[in-house]
Amino acid sequence: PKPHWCYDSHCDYNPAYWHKLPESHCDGKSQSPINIDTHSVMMDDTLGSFKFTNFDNKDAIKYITNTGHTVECVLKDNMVEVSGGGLKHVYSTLQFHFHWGTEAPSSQGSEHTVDSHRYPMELHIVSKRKDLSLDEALQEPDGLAVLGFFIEAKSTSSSKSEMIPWTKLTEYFSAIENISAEVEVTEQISIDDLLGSVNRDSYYRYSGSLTTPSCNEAVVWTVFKETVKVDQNLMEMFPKYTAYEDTYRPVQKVNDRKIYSTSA
Ligand code: SG4
Ligand code: ZN
Repeated sequence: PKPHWCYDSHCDYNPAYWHKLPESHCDGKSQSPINIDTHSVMMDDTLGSFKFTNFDNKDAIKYITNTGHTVECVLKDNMVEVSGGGLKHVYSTLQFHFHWGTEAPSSQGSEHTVDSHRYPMELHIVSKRKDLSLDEALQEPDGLAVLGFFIEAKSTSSSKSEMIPWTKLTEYFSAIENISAEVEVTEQISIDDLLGSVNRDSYYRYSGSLTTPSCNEAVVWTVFKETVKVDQNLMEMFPKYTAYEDTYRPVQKVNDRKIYSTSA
């Protein structure tokens, strides 16, 4: 059986011991997440706009699952794509998932931090190089592209149309209270709807890893500067219906890596 890993002290393999897991890269020199020190980032004019293919498709989510570590929304094969944005390849989007604290939205649960500020939640949209299998991609430094968006609670009450996609998504959570449960998605929900009006041209870029075991150093990271705003009642659904623990890895050493930023 595979050894269990977790985020806090309730299991043998918490983040301080992830490097002892089989096939682990978790003690590498290019690990994620990191703290982004905004005063030491390097402006890079070549970091332009992304091309998001089928982010507006309302039938792209195949099912939602409780992995025991996160809520993951798995997309239909070869439908959604990401390119541009300084990426050197076309990437096929596989899934998106979330990281949160024990009491989102009031607690802090993002993986990346900015000038040591930790946001309530973080959304990760995971894409794989189209020309490689997942196994191959995990062996390449740019095999995966993950888009990270911080999520914050809306301060004012949300307009109905902005709430609807997140309401639809979180309504599925009651069907996945058990670990490894899956629920097919029939509601119309697009990634564009979930992201709303967030600015996608303003972001940080660095080379890193998966933030969970086996921590493969295969990820081109994009962390967007502007936060996605979600109604706080809906953010509360995340810790309620899945693991009652923080679901973020502590920040890792930057070492000799450079963190780039769009000029905007
Ligand atoms: C989550 O645990 C996902 O469920 C994993 O997806 C994902 O691993 C892992 O996070 C790491 O991704 O963006 N946080 S992260 O670095 O995408 C992969 C699956 O296991 C390989 C399918
Ligand atoms: Zn993640």
